Amino acid sequence: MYLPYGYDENKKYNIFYLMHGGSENENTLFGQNDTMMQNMFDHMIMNGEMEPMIVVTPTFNKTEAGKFYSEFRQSVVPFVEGKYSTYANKDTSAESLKASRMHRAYGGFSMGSVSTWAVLENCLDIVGYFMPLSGDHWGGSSAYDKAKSIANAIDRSGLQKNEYFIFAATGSDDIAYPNVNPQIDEMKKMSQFVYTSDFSKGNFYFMVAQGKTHWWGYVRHYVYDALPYFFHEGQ
Ligand code: FER
Repeated sequence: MYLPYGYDENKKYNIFYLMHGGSENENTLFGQNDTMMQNMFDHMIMNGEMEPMIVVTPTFNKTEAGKFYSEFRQSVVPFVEGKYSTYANKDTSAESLKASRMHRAYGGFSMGSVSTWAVLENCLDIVGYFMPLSGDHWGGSSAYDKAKSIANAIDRSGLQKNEYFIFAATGSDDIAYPNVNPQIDEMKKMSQFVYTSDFSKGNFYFMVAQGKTHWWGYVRHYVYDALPYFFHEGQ
């Protein structure tokens, strides 16, 4: 996990859970030459591009990417946020996590993106911002079904359109592009998703980086581009 420079127990921090891809692990994000995300976060905070925030890199390797949402809710969030100072105030009850959901984000790359769509479908009550990167939703066979399962979860949640935000991204030459793009096209047709890069006007964006392939060296740039848009809406 990443604690921002000068982390202060007496302050509250936004928190971003960022999941690795297949054949990777919880050390991938902070320990490889093509990641070293902690340096990027340090610079983003130093440059005022985002508020200091806590970043957690969990792993789905003890379960499956598409099922991690259960462990996320039951174990990971209570463990981390019972210990560190987030907007949950170290109270990890359902009510507290619900009340602080606009200060909690979840994203991931490739199979981590698969885990992200599943967290979106199953943990909308405790997460407000989502960053699926280079991976589609394994929650249906057709692009329509994938989009519809997410739309249905949003309907069940009873949330308003300014209470959940999705910033998806991939490269035009990414192997996941042919899977992600049709799902995004279907989502664009559904009323639950209001397409814009300005989250004060909508809740859903898809960034395509020209020529980029399925690699953290590119994907870390998507995180750099997306993260400053998070945590500005809501309470
Ligand atoms: C995708 C989602 C996940 C995808 C690939 C993956 C090619 C991951 C594959 C792996 O880790 O083996 O949409 O598109």
